Amino acid sequence: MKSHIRSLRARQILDSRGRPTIEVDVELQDGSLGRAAVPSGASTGAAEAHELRDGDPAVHAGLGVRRAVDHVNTELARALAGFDAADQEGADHLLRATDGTPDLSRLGANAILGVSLALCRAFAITSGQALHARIAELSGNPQAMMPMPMVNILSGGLHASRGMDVQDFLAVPVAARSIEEAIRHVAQVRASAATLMAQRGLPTLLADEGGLSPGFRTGRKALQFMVEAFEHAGFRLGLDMGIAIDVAASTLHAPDGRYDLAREGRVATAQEMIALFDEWVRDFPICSIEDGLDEEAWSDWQMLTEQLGSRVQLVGDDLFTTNAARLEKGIAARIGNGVLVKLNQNGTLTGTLDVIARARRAGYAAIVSARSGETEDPFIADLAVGCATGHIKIGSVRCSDRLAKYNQLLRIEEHTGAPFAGMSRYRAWQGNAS
Ligand code: 2PG
Ligand code: MG
Repeated sequence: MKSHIRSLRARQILDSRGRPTIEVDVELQDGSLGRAAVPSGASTGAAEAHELRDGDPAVHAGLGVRRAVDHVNTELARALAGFDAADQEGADHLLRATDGTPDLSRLGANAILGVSLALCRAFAITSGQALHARIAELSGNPQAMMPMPMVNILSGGLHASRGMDVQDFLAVPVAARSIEEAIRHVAQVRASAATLMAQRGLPTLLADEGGLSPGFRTGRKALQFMVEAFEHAGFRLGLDMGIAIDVAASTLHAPDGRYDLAREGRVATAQEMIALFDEWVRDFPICSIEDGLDEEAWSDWQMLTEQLGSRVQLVGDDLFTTNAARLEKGIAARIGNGVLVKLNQNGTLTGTLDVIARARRAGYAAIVSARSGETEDPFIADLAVGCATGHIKIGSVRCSDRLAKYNQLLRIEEHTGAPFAGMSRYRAWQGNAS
């Protein structure tokens, strides 16, 4: 049968930070070749599927992935030999079963995800489908939709040597009517941000996701700068541009349970963090807050959601780690109203589609996201469109690892004419200017 697997082959390549990662080729009997590369995070959640690294300090400072590569080329190649790529779910189950651990730590979630994604691509090719169409078919989604991007402008945290306490300040082009217009608008904001930095003698060098890292002392200063960049680019606050933030609060969490805002020079309790967000939401057009609190602070998250959940989208990244059980726990306890979706936190494509489906059933937003360490693989662009999540987070509009995804969205919009989500999938967006 033409869609049965002929061979698996993996190799070690380098990601956007120059660190090793894994790329996998899946070849089918008819010669169709699916290739996929796996990204890697810096501010990782403790409950993520396990990224297998070699740990040999003499090679790539221990970050090599030769063992994961070997696992694809030997054990996984044997397990999947002759398997029909039409059965993505069966293949993903087999991959998990072959590993045998809940967090995929024996063979490596990086090895397993590489195979899962390459297999999906190979079947899309043999069946003459675009990748997003194949993903739509797998997720049972009838209507493709172009996602609204949230685009990194300023970086701090682990993506910029802790130059600011909050990890990401992102622009959301709320008035855009197409992905083309959305990308064009945020590119103007990004250019304005660089111009303003240069005028002030601040650095314009790139952080890990292509954003700027001015090292502002407080979150408020960074938010004020976002407003200036919007205005410099000719956009109206809140009406044309909104702000999303990713606090990545687990990276600020001190052993005593408080949050160490080191750059600002103070330590805050969970209540004080919530009060800070409350102020920011009142004073700025903030439409989304990600990881506002620590990944294990479930009851504090409940408080955060009670206080702000009706006014702003509250997204769990490290909190939920694209894990069905953690998301269900959050849904049951009314924690957050959105989930960040990262394929490599989960480990397989259909496992990730399951998390997106659960979010949809519960009325949670699902934001398909890149990692801070990326490759030229644009898979997540097709994932966001195929699942019609209406949301995507890729990084800044700089660096080809990021642009590979934005440019793929432009191509998909051109080819399909799929409708643009705009702000329709934002939880709790009022659409008002502050
Ligand atoms: C995040 C991501 C992407 P990382 O925290 O949302 O910005 O970062 O890949 O380092 O976890
Ligand atoms: Mg995050």
